[in-house]
Amino acid sequence: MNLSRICLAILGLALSAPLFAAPVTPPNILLIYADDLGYGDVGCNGATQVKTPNIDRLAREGLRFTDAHAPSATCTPSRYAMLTGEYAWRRKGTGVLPGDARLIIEPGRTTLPSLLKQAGYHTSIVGKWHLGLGPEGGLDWNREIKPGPLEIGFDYSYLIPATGDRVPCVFVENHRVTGLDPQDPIQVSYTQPFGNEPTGLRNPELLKMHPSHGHNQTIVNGISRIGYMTGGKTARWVDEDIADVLTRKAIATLEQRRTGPFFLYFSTHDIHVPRVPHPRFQGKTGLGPRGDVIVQLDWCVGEVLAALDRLNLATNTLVILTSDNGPVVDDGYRDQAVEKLGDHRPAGPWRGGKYSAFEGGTRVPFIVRWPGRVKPGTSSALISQIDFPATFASLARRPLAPTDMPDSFNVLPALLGDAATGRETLVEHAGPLGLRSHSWKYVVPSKGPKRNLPTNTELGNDPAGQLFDLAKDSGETNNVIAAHAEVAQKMAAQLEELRAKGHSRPGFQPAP
Ligand code: NG6
Ligand code: CA
Repeated sequence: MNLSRICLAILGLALSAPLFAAPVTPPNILLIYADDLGYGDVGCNGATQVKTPNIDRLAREGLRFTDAHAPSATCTPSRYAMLTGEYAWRRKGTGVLPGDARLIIEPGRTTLPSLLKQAGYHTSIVGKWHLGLGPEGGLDWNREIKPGPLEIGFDYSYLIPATGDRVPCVFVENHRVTGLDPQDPIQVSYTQPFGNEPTGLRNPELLKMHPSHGHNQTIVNGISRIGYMTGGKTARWVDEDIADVLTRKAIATLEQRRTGPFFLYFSTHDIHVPRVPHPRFQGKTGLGPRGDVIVQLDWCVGEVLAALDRLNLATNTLVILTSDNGPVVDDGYRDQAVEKLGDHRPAGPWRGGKYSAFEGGTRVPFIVRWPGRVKPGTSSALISQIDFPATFASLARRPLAPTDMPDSFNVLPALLGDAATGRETLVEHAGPLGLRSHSWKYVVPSKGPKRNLPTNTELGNDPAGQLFDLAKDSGETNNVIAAHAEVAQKMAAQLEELRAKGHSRPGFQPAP
């Protein structure tokens, strides 16, 4: 063959290659991680009472998953698992943390950001953290705040330390509280109130939003919180501005990263309590503040997508939008979420919600967009956010060390829409553990209450254990454990083996 023929052959091959082919450089990764956003809270998953045009646009331009999961039905364990690739239920101390907890991910350990950093990514987090900060034995919030995200693999951090409803109500940028006046030092306690600092319990007359359960300690910005703080008056956030502040920071981070791949973990405060939208979003839905903060979240998504377009980053950025756990209606403040719910179904077709072992606890909105590579559509592949470390490692072409990420699976073909299936099994975690395998779901016997009374959530406890065939009964209404005892026994044994072994990733080897 002469040279021109070879050239023609190569050209022919290139032309016949599919449009959605693997590009040569790994993409940027923008992970938009909403808080408590339910499967049914977004238009693309069926919501009609609240409009989410930007999230719907992402879904139109990307791949929408119908069986994607947060690792747990609450925040801290989900985020722990997502960043470490280890199921949180394997570790003590990974439940919902108070705002003065120490950092629960050991510095030096391979994490999602550290492995991307080693692969040449610039890594940043903007938003909710909730994995603890500082060493064992207490933190002085007026000094250097470490260890934290920068010690476990992030190059930049701008944090809500715990949650919007937990003190301290300040932002932490890298190692410092922002806007802090040294003459007015911050003190934080989860056991003792401070002097005359008003609390929701003693001074309800000062509140603009009242608690429905808990949340009656220090008052910040007219809202009482979990925990006590004093001082730091100039550093305290204004709830109405949190979405604006975080979105601005996220966009500034994008603007600074015009060269080299980046990983931005944009971890929104919305739609967690307290739900206090900026005035421009107040009353935008008939659902009260819970609906209005969904609209606010959608605005944040629109702003970062617009920034990607403006900066010419959209084509080479893999965007993922998902949530840390399922939805809850009354999560501790009297914000009319229950009264105004109407026929809006926050969990969509799934049973239960936040805190629940039913699918609503962990089956969350999940959209992947990577223009030119991920073909728009829907996928019913079973995947979990715990798979991000192994999957992104594969995307960045950096093999995992055998001793890292004990429970993270490489589901890249499913994530990119090249494969219709993802995992074969997945452990779901609320109170009791559940195991998914093909269309079966097994929930271990557990004696807890059927419902969490304050939040009115079905927790999914049943002393006899439960077995559902999701292919026939996606709403988990028909417990078939008696009729299929042998399936339940097999799955119970499988779950027990997985637990006892300490890891589940194929190829994982415990460190000697
Ligand atoms: C609960 C809080 C709830 C919320 C949750 C954590 C009370 C009564 N309830 O303990 O309001 O903060 O913890 O939510 O205090 S999460 O999304 O961060 O997991
Ligand atoms: Ca949450």
